[in-house]
Amino acid sequence: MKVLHFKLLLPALILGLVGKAQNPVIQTKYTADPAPMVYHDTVYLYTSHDEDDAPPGQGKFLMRNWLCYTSTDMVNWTDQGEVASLKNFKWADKALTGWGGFDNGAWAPQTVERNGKFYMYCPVQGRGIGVLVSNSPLGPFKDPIGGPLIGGKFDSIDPTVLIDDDGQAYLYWGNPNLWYVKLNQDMISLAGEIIKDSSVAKRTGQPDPFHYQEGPWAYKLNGSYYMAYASTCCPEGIGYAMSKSATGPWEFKGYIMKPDKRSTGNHPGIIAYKGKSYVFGFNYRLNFMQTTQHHERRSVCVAELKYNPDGTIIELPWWQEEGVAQIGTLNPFVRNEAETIAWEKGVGTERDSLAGMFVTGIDSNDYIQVRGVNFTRSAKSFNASVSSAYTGGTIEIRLDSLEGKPIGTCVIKGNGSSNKWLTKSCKITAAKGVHDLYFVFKGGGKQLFNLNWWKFN
Ligand code: FUB
Repeated sequence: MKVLHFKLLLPALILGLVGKAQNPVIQTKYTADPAPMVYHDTVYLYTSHDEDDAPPGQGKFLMRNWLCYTSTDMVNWTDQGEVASLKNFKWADKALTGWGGFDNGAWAPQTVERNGKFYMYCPVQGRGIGVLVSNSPLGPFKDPIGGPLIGGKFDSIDPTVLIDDDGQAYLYWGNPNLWYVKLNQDMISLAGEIIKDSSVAKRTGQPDPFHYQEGPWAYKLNGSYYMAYASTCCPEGIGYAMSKSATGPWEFKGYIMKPDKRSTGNHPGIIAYKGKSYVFGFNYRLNFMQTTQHHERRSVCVAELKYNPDGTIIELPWWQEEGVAQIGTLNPFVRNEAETIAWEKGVGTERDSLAGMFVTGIDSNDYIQVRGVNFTRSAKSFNASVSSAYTGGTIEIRLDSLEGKPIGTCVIKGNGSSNKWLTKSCKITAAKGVHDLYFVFKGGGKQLFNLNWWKFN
């Protein structure tokens, strides 16, 4: 579905953002609860998904499925679409009462890899935590146990998994308490009792230095165990505790990020990737670019994380619009999916059986920015897979800014069908070196055409 927020911005504001802004990292959909996973040379960013039509009001979530985005440079993210949904969990009682009912269910997930299989732990809010398994990080995911791994009565949201060096896996979760249990090697059954953590978990009537709320994220680095989580309420910041063991006791170490009234919630996801560390979370920037009313329509952000020599974490400011630096460059001489995007205005993404994921909802003056594209030799032509049920239009290909050097204009004719994909080839004035690439779409109205992939020759 297409998020229309940027069409409401002042042109000057749009121009001010171009080239700098990378937060939120995804703009085509409202995403929350980031759960990044590094597998081989790629970051798989699993997210929950706030629907465009979530009504105004705090806590009024509309969440039906889980999405995944991938990147090899931390700046250009490829939309892989839905990887699982509430429909995967046949056991989840559809009759849940409360706001949103069944449609307020697909909360914060985490996926981990073990022995070449991918285990996606998904809370179905109010009903428990389920687990899905796949042979690929992008699915298809199947429910191997046909029931909840953790029943609904243990504050059962926000699962996170740590596999220790001795192979023992631990599942943690919970709001308002932190719970944990050992998992068997199969990752889909429990190896012991469910325990309420006594250090981080709320201690009624006692001082609460942890301010633990929800959204735990457990990991191990250089022999220390870390438990990051959404802390204080509300708004929520990101706090963290450390321990010498996977089962605690946890010692509160401070904030990774202090709370900020611009966002009622937060939710950490932390990785090490290509020699750097990153923390993901979310804000409400996309929502508030569209309206002054609070809707549960969140947007995933990222910042670089740095550690002190003693393993403690250097506190970060609130989510900066600049995001993080690109690692490496993107090769324009191979097929690139059109849904690989650093920043965009106005477009959406969809999936069909012929093209897989593609960019759609392209109106006149919408654009896509792809960062750090490395023309190692002089490009002569531009090829793109397109379809157009209506008028068609043009793609202006520009370097480095929306008004940057035009290197070509590709005319896309309407071919009467959005399912008929054609490869269009256009001449390019020689382009060389590393540039940010802009595809600026022009034409006489809305829904000009769809774009599946592109490649320079
Ligand atoms: O996204 C729904 C819920 O809000 C998550 O499960 C919590 O962590 C909070 O982000």
